[in-house]
Amino acid sequence: MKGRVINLNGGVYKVLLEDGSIIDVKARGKLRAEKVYEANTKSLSKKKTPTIVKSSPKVGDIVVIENDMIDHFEPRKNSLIRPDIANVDQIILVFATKEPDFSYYLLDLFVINIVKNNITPVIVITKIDKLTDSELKELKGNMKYYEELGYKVFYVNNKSGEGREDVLSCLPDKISILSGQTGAGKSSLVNTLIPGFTLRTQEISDALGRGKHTTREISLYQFMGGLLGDTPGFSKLEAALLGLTKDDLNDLFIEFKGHKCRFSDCNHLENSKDCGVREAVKNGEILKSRYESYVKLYNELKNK
Ligand SMILES: Nc1nc2c(ncn2[C@@H]2O[C@H](COP(=O)(O)OP(=O)(O)O)[C@@H](O)[C@H]2O)c(=O)[nH]1
Ligand SMILES: [Mg+2]
Ligand SMILES: [Zn+2]
Repeated sequence: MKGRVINLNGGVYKVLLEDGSIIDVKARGKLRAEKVYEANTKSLSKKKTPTIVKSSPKVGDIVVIENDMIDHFEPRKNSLIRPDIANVDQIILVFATKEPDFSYYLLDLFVINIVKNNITPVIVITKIDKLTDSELKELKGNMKYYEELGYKVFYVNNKSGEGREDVLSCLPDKISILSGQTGAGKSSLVNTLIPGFTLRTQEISDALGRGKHTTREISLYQFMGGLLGDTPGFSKLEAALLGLTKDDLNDLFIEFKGHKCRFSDCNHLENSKDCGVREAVKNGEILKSRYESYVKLYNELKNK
């Protein structure tokens, strides 16, 4: 029997089987103990140090079940650490306009982390009702830059449902995972997309005597022929923790390759000579905040 892990909680895996039924199973002991080299992350750094990961299956994995236990899982198409998930088609980055404050730096950090894993990000800006018309216009102006990089950007008001159809348009038949800071509006967005959803999860929480429902673990929900995943989110994200190195940055800021520098190993910092990237920042071809994110990350990573 084969299926996909849609939830993992206290060693119990919820597996969606090919026939559409869902079962609870555990993994065989050897799966939890072993450590393996993961080969599928695109190594962008010059040093090819494979990441060592626990070989236990995680949410998103295709697992093979024998004698009511997970025997093994199939090779992964991709694998992320934050959120800890395998085989995703797209990560939907949920960013609020306010509460928590919108941060271009955090957005860039999330985006390059996803790009590093060969996944295309979708950006959803929530809480658009908290901005004035002119503030929203300015934000949209800046976000055009990300659209030109090839990333979809949508705007949502979870209170009114505005923008729902736009987000729905990218979901059919895909495995989509919501990611972003705590409080950004991920769970609210699930409820916007799947009306009545919170009600259902709250009913389950009530039945289990858990009080107000909070997202504690990753869960995938069947929706529009694909799967939609809510994640707990996190308040802080360290670049080094994501396995980024300063040598990765030049490739991950994908627009940099369109600009020629005098030296091939140019780091594009303040003192670099004939730097095409800095030139492009000056003439507005590269978004200033993107460049600032690059510099901040470079300086953070250079001592690692
Ligand atoms: N005004 C407004 N509030 C929102 C919106 N989306 C979410 N919120 C509120 O923001 C808070 C955090 O939302 P939640 O979905 O729990 O965030 P999560 O931690 O990312 O899952 C809640 O109080 C929501 O009611 C929105 O579009 N507009
Ligand atoms: Mg949540
Ligand atoms: Zn340069």
